Amino acid sequence: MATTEPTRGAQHETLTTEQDGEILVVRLSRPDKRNALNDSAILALDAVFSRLPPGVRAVVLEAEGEHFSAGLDLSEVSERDATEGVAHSMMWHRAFEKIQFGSVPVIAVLKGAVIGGGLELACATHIRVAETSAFYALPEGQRGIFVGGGGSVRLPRLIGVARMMDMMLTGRTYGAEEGLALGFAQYLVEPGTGAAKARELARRVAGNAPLTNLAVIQALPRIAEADPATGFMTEALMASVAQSDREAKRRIRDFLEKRAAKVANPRG
Ligand code: 1HE
Repeated sequence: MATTEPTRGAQHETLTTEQDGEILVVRLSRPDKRNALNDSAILALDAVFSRLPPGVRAVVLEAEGEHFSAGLDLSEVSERDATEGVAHSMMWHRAFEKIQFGSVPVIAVLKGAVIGGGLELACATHIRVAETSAFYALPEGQRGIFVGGGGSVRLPRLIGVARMMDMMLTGRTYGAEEGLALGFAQYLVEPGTGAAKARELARRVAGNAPLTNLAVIQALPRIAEADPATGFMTEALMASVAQSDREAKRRIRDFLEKRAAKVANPRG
């Protein structure tokens, strides 16, 4: 990563961005409302992820204050009719699709409340780092509503349909430790250290060949959901495209000529 000072980017009412070399930090910035997601926040996310600044190779999505996000801004729900409700949900889908199927990996820093639409947002990112304060809930049942930010598509793929049903029907919540074991997050860290961990991971991600990162976020989830025959063929095509890239040839030559790092054994 460049050693220059981070540059402040787009400043929306509900989120801010800051570029630090190849890493863009997107920060939900409505802590007094526990980062509840109103229309303005969703449109700002859509705008940021539609046009990442040139040179960005990974994004860190984090939040100001004690909580990642309390979910849908309930103060905006009241007067929507059924047609407007569908359009509203589809607006969330469009924004989160740009996060999940954008051009670069996105790493979220979870803490405190990761609730409802906040959990749906987290599920659209690729790597989730949870601080031990994080807790997960889907209080839609208590509020008389339903998930609308792609949660019923993405969350069962992480934790299973039965567990999501239980959360929605009974209001069951999970803490950070359980959440790690169940697949809500891939990393668990001490309070206050999530941002640093996410930046460390983002730097590692940014150091990969861009085409491999693109294949991981675009091809892998589609292959995983395809019928096996289609999956194998798509994998073969993707593997061939990736290895034909000049960047792959350079990296493999570096390894063979002893200029590249070996894979580290976790046991040292
Ligand atoms: C909000 C929201 C919100 C807080 N919409 N304003 N989400 C929920 O059902 C979660 C509702 N929130 C809570 O349960 C709690 O606020 C928290 C556990 C997240 C945090 O508690 P706490 O004690 O730190 O804060 P607080 O005092 O409850 O809230 C601080 C302020 O934020 C307060 O406003 P104030 O004007 O009185 O200061 C709250 O009203 C406000 N606030 N959460 C609006 N969610 C695409 S469909 C997705 C469907 C869903 O996401 S359903 C889940 C909705």
